[in-house]
Amino acid sequence: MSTELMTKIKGIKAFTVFDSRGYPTIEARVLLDNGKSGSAIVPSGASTGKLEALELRDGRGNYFGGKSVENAIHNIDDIITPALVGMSVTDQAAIDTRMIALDGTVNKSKLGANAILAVSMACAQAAARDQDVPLFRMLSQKNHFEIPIPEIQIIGGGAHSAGSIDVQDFMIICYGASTLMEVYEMTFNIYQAAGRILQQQGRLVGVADEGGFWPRFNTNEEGLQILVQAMKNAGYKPGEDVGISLDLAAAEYHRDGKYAFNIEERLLDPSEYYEVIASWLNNYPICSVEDPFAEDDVESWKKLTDEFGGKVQIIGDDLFVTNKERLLRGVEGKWANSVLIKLNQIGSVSETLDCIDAALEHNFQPVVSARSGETEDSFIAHLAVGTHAGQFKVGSWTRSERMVKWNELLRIQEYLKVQNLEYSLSKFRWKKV
Ligand code: 2PG
Ligand code: MG
Repeated sequence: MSTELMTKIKGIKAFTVFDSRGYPTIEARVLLDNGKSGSAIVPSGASTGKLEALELRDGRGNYFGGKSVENAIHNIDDIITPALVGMSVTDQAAIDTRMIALDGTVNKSKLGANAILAVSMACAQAAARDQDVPLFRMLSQKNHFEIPIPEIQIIGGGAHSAGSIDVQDFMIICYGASTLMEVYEMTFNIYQAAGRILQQQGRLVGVADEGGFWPRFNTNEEGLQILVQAMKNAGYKPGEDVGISLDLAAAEYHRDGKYAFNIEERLLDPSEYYEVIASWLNNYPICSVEDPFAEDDVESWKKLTDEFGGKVQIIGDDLFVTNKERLLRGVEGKWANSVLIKLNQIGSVSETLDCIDAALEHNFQPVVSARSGETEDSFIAHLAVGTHAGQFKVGSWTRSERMVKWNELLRIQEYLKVQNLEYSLSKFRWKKV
């Protein structure tokens, strides 16, 4: 296409909005020379990996607790916008490469990954608007789509509930369902059942950051027992209709080479801790486990993958930080068999797409994920469908910043129906029977 026919970026507006924790974040709107536009909001994590791209916060005294993002917004206004105006909006790779070069650091610490990502995502949305298609359709021209199978949180712990329990996420994967609506129905029933058990036993404090129940437990294993009971009370067979998925976010309780189960007042060395995780995998219907070890404890990762990788999904989140190079090291070294995908860990749409492609190419399962600090933006639902990733993790079955993503999958499904495009619910590979 000649450059005269390409739709060009005319301007970018960026401003502060607030995420689900009430913390400042960035919304960017990209304006095109044909009058169309696209916008996006960046999320924010709490249990962040050491190797994530840098989220630029002002740290200005008590102003919004030091969390304001005005410097990142100035970087969009003063540095990014002048460099992108006039570029073709459909050339996402060129746009992202330009911003990465302007930043010039390995972890986007000069301009801020939040500044770069807000613009990168807004450009993708603007390009989809330009072509009059939903974002997922712009990302893929295939004629058969997979609706990603959801991983949904029932109990929230770790950094998302002030350490009330050490394990961060107790989730479910409804692999016995054959449609998205069936997954949602099962989730509704199990979430309600878990709430009733916790309430009856006087162990319900409230809801954690991602809307899962904030419990009062004496041991981490109680979370597994409650989930199994909730599945049964809701009328499902644990391990047959539905499995347990854990995100341990273990780096949060890894200190000086040991693992501290704080609520149990136990300090475990890596081999003792490994045995705890292995016994859970052997004794409960666990089909997926994320960040079971800290990112620098690679030996334990390898051992678990070797022992359980054939029957359990083992996801690297803090381990890989959506970084293709790191993922390829993990593929080579057999550190895991799956990778969590979070746009803001790496800081641009193109690099995220590269990481998903590398995972698919090497038979690693990509799991597109939200952050604990989320917003009304549902970009990631389109990312999950458009890349044919196959799995989607957004938090619990409550709170609008979570439901907006689950609902967006339904909207995408409606679009597919109207367009007569084929689709099916993605199959979960590690169904445990
Ligand atoms: C994770 C995410 C989402 P955070 O660890 O996978 O649950 O949490 O955004 O706080 O890193
Ligand atoms: Mg995680």
